[in-house]
Amino acid sequence: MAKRAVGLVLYVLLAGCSGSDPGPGGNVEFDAGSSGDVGGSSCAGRMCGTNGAGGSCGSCGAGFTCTAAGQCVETNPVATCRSECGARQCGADPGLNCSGRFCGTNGGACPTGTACMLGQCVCTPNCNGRTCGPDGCGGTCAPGCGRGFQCGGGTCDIDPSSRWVLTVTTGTVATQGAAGAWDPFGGAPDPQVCITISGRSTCTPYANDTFSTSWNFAFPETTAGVLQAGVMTSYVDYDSGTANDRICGDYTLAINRATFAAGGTTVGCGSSGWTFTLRAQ
Ligand SMILES: [Ca+2]
Ligand SMILES: [Ca+2]
Repeated sequence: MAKRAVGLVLYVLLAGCSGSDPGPGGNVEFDAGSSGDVGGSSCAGRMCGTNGAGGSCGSCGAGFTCTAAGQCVETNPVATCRSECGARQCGADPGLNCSGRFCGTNGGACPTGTACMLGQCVCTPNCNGRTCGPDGCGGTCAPGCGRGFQCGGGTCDIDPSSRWVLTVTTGTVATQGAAGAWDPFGGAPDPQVCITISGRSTCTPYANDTFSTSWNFAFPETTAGVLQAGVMTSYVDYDSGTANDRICGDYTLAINRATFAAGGTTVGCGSSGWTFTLRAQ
């Protein structure tokens, strides 16, 4: 057997030198590490893989993989981040292979009070719980304060020095007073509202014989501070020649913020009352 094997190898070597086809099975030992044309195959331009005729064009080193085109390429190429932060101060790096990387010096974050917008840390308006006043970024919180109000701590309150006009608009009177009919022979009342502002009493005209009337009478302009402190009011049935009947007891009307904000309200007693509006000047 030994002689026969040696003879076969010699035959193959000689045949290879002559350029003739060694024939099937003749090149078994010849494959390892060979290159170039073998049996009509080609490794030209190929670094690895099959030679097309059952042979090999070589293998790739560790960390490399042979492609179908016979090229050794990195099995797990290390992606290199091509940063495109440029002038960006924050946020994700938009560059190629930069996933997980950020711009700026704070891991992509912006300082407190600012937010990242298009790579820039911009001021964030702070109007939480505020309806007026500075928003922290040079602007103003909405909706702001109406006429006669001033902003304090982010909320609108009455400006005590603002000037207002109180207008008594309409009134209603109960069908009967404490002593029955308002006037002799079952007569209807003659309603009138009087208000004392800063020591001076002013009255609406009286309405003749009616349980429901509309005066639309504007009282003298005064400050919010005076109205907040309270003004004495009187709601009467005007009686000629005798003392007026009180429709409601005289009382001090102190106007609060809610009423200023609402622009007026109705006051009174039982089913009798009068309505007024407030308008800042
Ligand atoms: Ca009367
Ligand atoms: Ca009367």
